[in-house]
Amino acid sequence: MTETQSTLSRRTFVKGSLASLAATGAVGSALYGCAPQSGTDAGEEPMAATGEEIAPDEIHWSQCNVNCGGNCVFQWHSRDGKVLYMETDNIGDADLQARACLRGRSMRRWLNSPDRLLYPMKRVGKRGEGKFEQITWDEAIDTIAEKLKYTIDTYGNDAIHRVYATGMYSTTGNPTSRLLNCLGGYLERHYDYSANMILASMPFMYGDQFSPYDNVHCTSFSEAAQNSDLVVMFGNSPAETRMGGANAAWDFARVREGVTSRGGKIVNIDYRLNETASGHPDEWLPIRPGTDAALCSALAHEWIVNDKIDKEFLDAYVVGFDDDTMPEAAKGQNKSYKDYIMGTGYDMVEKTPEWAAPITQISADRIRELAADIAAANAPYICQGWGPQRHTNGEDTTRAICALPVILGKIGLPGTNTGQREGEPSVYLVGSLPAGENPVKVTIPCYQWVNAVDHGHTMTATNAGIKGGDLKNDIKFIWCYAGNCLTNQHGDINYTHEILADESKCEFILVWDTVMTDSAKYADILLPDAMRSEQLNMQTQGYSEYYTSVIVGGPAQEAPGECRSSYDVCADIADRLGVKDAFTEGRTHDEWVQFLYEEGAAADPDMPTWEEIKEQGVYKRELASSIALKDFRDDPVANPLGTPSGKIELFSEQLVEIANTWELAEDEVINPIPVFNPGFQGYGSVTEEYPLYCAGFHHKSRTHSSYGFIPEIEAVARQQVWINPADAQARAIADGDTVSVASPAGEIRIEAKVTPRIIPGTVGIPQGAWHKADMDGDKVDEGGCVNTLTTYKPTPLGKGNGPAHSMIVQVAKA
Ligand SMILES: Nc1nc2c(c(=O)[nH]1)N[C@H]1C(S)=C(S)[C@@H](COP(=O)(O)OP(=O)(O)OC[C@H]3O[C@@H](n4cnc5c(=O)[nH]c(N)nc54)[C@H](O)[C@@H]3O)O[C@H]1N2
Ligand SMILES: Nc1nc2c(c(=O)[nH]1)N[C@H]1C(S)=C(S)[C@@H](COP(=O)(O)OP(=O)(O)OC[C@H]3O[C@@H](n4cnc5c(=O)[nH]c(N)nc54)[C@H](O)[C@@H]3O)O[C@H]1N2
Ligand code: SF4
Ligand SMILES: [Mo]
Repeated sequence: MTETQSTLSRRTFVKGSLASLAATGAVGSALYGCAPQSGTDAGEEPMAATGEEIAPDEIHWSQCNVNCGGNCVFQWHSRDGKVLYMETDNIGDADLQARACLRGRSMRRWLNSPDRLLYPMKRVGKRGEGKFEQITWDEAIDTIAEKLKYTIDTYGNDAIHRVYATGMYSTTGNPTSRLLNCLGGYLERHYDYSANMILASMPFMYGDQFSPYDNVHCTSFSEAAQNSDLVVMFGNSPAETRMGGANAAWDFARVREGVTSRGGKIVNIDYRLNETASGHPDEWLPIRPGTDAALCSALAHEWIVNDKIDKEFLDAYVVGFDDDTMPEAAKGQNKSYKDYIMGTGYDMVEKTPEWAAPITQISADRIRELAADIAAANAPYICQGWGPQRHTNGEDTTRAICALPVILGKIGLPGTNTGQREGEPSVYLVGSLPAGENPVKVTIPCYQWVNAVDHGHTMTATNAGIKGGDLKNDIKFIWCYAGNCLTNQHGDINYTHEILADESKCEFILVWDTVMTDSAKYADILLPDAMRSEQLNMQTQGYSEYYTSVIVGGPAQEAPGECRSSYDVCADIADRLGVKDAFTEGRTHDEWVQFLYEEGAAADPDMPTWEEIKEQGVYKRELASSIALKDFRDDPVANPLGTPSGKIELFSEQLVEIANTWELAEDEVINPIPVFNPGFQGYGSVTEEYPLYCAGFHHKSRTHSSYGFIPEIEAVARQQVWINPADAQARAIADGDTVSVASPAGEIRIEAKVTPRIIPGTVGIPQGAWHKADMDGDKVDEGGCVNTLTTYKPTPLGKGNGPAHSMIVQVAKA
């Protein structure tokens, strides 16, 4: 960081602190922090010295809309139509404040960045080259409307794909689906890049209502804080992934406090000492990535041989633990979960701690100790982040972790959890811009879009996981709004580049962003967006389970250049194609916000009126804690699960059917029970050329690639490959060296962080760094993007992005 930058940011910080002190001092009206502030930092406000009257700051409430999901509150202080500085949430109960993290607090630098896209552009170079020419909005809108019409007339609506993109969390933030549905629909996707392998496999265990995003299948951290006496976390680091104020990081701090005050402990299982366990190194249990299911199998083995299982619970609530509860058609064939564990079925290998030790790099003694601790707990809270499932064997891993509380009968009781992540708030106070009905019923697994560009017309349910029919078309039109998943966030950038660069495959690509991302370089038309702090914004709060809220406010300043609201632009495209009235229903963007708010308020008399919420900006309500599957536990007959048996299915006949009927390659296996399966580029796959395992993680300095271009944030938590001193020494690599990391898919340059905080034999790379390579030259990625290293091979069942965290590599001094 240069001296000027650090002085500037410090001054901004001091100024923000002074203003919040002032706001706290202004009793009564300060409840909502709206007491207008005059310029308090004389050093920065020469106006004050001239004796001119200083206009009071305007306060505009807004939010961080990127997909960390926290939706933290921004309290913009603006003057003369320009933001001066930001405070975050400082109103009401301190336990219920959605305080922005360091990224959110750098949003002013994003809004005012010299790198903002300012006007519509068309591509003049090759796809991926990044050469563009300014055009008018009229030309851009005409071109998009023409290409939509051409694609629909020539191929059909299912040749239009709205690619996975998560940069915009706002109630009116994504008018795309609504517009495309007005035009006859588009090819939609199922699953997502966050929890793909969970979404694909868990419904076979917990039923078709299963969601990892609710508090019905996931117990809240607030419940764990009150009632758990042991917390076991598999690849879950809220201090990195749920960072903002009243978000799971805060909630987890209360879990630690509650659990340890009752004499319990936290076990954090990760291949690196993550930021959540940082400062609590005794909580870290290092494991080789991709091997959690081996650890789980050995834990199950210990419980079976030491008679710790809850046979009564298993007989009443579960299918497939042992032969007693196997479905009729599969009885007496040694196909139960217990047969797998005890070595009497499947691979005929007993899953002892000694078997798991070399796989997991955890000693047999330590596995026994953990098994004893969990079995002794009265209310164990077992959970997983989404790191373990974002592997090529993720479908088996997520179920293997979820099998643990099932075997012990610790489900649906106070303080227990299902093995899934912490619960999410269940109450939404307002709805979003309605998308309308999509007449195209066929959908693709989200990670399959590159295959669908290349050979969509050959893709079916049984060879590609297509739902709702077979795909008749290749994708010919890509709509990418607020996403960087064309390359940076998708995977296997070098391969994807080849597919996208071929203009005979996908004929038109629309990208709509605020800065020139790597994906934007592939656009045929590139549009500049007005950000949410530059418009009226409405959104709910994010992940805190302690409260729900709605925030309304803005714009805090005008959008730069020719940036326009995406709603207005979509309305213009609709107009060109004769569906404007259907699209707008006669409402402007701001009228939609008011309409959606008032619709929410009408259903909930406790909410403020529209006039009141515009004045106060923020409305919050406390929520109760929740226990996953409590209803099912209390009365399994009255409240059956959505599985064929109505019970928890450790053995799934539906999966047997899929395994028998789907076209799978030799190395692709779909298992009816949760097993340890090493997976593609998983355990045992390292070679002489690529002798190290490599996994990824979500990093503090970015939300995926969002905020990744802001140097102040990058300086706080740099893009580095984590490597154990033993592996570094063998390669003469010192901390801070620039190294090359090469995989079968590509090569990056990155700084080495030599640290015992990572297990030997594995390196770790934060995901989301900006890809930076000469794609006509050596393709070596100087930006250190992990997706230069991932190989495009969708997982067997979910056809998902398992390779995101499963790689084999070599590291060398560059
Ligand atoms: N290898 C690997 N790959 C991964 C992952 C991993 O763990 N490992 N994680 C995956 C996961 S979980 C996810 S969710 C995806 C996320 O992938 P993406 O959804 O692509 O997320 P971002 O990279 O944050 O991209 C969001 C984009 O929205 C833009 N944006 C922000 N605000 C605005 C706005 O107001 N208007 C417009 N038009 N654009 C805006 C940002 O500039 C940014 O380019 O990445 C996935 N990729
Ligand atoms: N700062 C920040 N926060 C974010 C995001 C971001 O990009 N940056 N992205 C947001 C989004 S969209 C999502 S989906 C979530 C993602 O949330 P997660 O998917 O939970 O995040 P990850 O960092 O991929 O994984 C969590 C932890 O699992 C560890 N891990 C990886 N592989 C394994 C394994 O095989 N076994 C075990 N035991 N541990 C493993 C990682 O080291 C990491 O500490 O985060 C959200 N929050
Ligand atoms: S990046 Fe996430 S935690 Fe940080 S301010 Fe934004 S929403 Fe909050
Ligand atoms: Mo995600």
